[in-house]
Amino acid sequence: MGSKEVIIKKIVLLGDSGVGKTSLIRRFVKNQFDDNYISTIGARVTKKVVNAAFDNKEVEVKLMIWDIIGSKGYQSTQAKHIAGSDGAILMVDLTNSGSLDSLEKYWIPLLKEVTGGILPSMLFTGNKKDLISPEEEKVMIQLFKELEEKYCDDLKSRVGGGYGGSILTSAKTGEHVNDGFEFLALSMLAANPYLDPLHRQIGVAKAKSIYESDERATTRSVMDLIVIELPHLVKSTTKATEILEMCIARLGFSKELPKPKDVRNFVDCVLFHASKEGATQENIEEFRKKWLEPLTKMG
Ligand SMILES: Nc1nc2c(ncn2[C@@H]2O[C@H](COP(=O)(O)OP(=O)(O)OP(=O)(O)O)[C@@H](O)[C@H]2O)c(=O)[nH]1
Ligand SMILES: [Mg+2]
Repeated sequence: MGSKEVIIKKIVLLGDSGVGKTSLIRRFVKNQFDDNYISTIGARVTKKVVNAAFDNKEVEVKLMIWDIIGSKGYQSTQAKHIAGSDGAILMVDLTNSGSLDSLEKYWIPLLKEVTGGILPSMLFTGNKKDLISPEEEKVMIQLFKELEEKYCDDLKSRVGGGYGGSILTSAKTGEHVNDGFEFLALSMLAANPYLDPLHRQIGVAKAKSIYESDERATTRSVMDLIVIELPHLVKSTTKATEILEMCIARLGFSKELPKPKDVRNFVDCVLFHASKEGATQENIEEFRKKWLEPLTKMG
């Protein structure tokens, strides 16, 4: 009787705002669902262990599940959190065709850029299955098969059958939610020997270059700068995410298309809470200057 092998894997959920990333994780980890929508800003990490049988061995896969901001245009923040992922759930809202288009227009190119071209294990996930008809389901299954062929074929041929793949889920009813995570866990075990051992370092370096090369020419990319830098100021990612979510909720503006005055109010709100968390006055002023400076060119 050998002891179980324990493997830690980082996975990230990617997909447009509102597709159900946070809901899918909540269903999987806590077996709960909430109709209320609180948009994620920043990142949250949840852990859950999945048992898998692979290569005639029982394996305990500790999943570190990263739930990140879904709004397009927050590349610095997204790239930072994607870096080092062993697997990605690429998620679509089955009732929103725009979210399907986004996979190839935005999420897959970003994932590719961060991973230096070597894609990690991927699971295409169509969520909100409870809201579509069986006919619509058939169409979606076909579209996902095409994506699998296009993006997972290379990996499939290297690791054999069952790799890559897609699934239709409902975070609301729980249908196929566990199956999805278990399937991705198995894919990662199969792909493990093929992943560049340097992929974490590559990811971190790529993410850093995306962050450094952004000229912060739009209000959204200034928001992106605040989201990525606040954890340094308050010295905690969790605290930073709480502050960001609180300020967005309080000010009630769209993080997709903020006006310069929205961003200024956001800076005030965020820094007020950072000071309550013990950030020094000197650091607060330094970040205020850095965050407001790109806005001066926008009127
Ligand atoms: N009917 C139905 N509604 C769902 C399902 N999954 C999520 N929702 C709802 O869709 C809305 C958005 O869900 P979230 O999980 O917050 O979406 P998200 O992808 O995390 O969004 P961002 O954080 O903005 O990127 C919420 O109102 C959820 O209750 C589902 O499977 N079925
Ligand atoms: Mg979310």
